[in-house]
Amino acid sequence: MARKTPVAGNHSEAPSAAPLSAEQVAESYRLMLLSRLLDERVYALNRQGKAPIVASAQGHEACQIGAVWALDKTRDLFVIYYRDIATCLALGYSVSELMLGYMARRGAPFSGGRQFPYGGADLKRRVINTSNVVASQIPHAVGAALAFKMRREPSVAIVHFGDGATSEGETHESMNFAAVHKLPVIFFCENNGYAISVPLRKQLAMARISDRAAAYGFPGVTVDGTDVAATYRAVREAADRAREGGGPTLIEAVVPRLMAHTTDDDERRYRTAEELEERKRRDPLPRLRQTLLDGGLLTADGDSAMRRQCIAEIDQAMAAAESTPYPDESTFYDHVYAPQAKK
Ligand SMILES: Cc1ncc(C[n+]2csc(CCOP(=O)(O)OP(=O)(O)O)c2C)c(N)n1
Repeated sequence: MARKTPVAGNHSEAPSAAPLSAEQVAESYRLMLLSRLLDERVYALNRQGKAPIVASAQGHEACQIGAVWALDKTRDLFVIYYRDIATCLALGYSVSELMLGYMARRGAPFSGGRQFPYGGADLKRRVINTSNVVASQIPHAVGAALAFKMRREPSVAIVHFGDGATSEGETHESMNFAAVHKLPVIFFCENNGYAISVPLRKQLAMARISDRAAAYGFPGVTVDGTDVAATYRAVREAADRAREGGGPTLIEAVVPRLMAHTTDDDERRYRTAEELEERKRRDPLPRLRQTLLDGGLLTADGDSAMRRQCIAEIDQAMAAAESTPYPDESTFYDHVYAPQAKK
């Protein structure tokens, strides 16, 4: 691992094509841990009736962080989906901001507390996810990429989605259109093997989701989505090509889904006990912790201190969200309909 100044989470300068530095790898562990602990806390809040619904990112964290770090927050567009918790942390959202979304409070970054957590748009920070309708975000990203190309802006749109989304018609129309017009867009599939209860083998007849790209005429790659650096490299390469006019890439990041689809789902009805046990071996968090411990980049005491710090941050965010009011009724139609002219 090359050692250099950490730039994690701060890509106002062009990101380096070099592999991640040791410091970045250590920072990715902190973000993964924070995402995991936040995820666990909001699951508990859901069971207490305080967070209406939670879609967990457990297992997806590494690929989400690697993808963000390969792009430029100041000029690229991040079209996320409901499972992108670590993506948002890597983009610089604070736990306090995200907690407002979980508890549907005023001031939540994407919808002001009126939508599913992570649903809505934060145009100032170039992050959008206008709907939870599966795959509906994909044509939005392609439209933005078309605008970048027409305006000759050196920006790239990345769009995140799950494996199930690749069966939707909108996905195919979007990929084909993006290919024909060589648009600067990265299709980023977080393949966790399930669309709620539907396993991958019932979504597609070929081995890999990335194989779909060949049908449109652009590159498709499969990466180990539990590896931050592998994902970073794949996204960085796709972004470089897109900025040079080389068009889209489909990246399939293979990850385990370590929790049920959402807090509303009971996965024991469709996954065997052996499978639920086996997936723990693919958890990116303990693996990265061990790598850092072995490499002398983390100590057991340092790990405990980091964990305490993350929990304190989450405690504080929770208390702040609980004392924040719900959105005002008068804002019910904000961002839904154009403002009415006064008669
Ligand atoms: C068009 C549409 N059909 C069905 C649903 C209900 N639904 C919500 S999430 C989901 C599964 C999506 O699975 P996948 O794309 O693999 O993403 P994952 O949630 O596994 O990350 C479904 C069917 C929906 N929101 N939109």
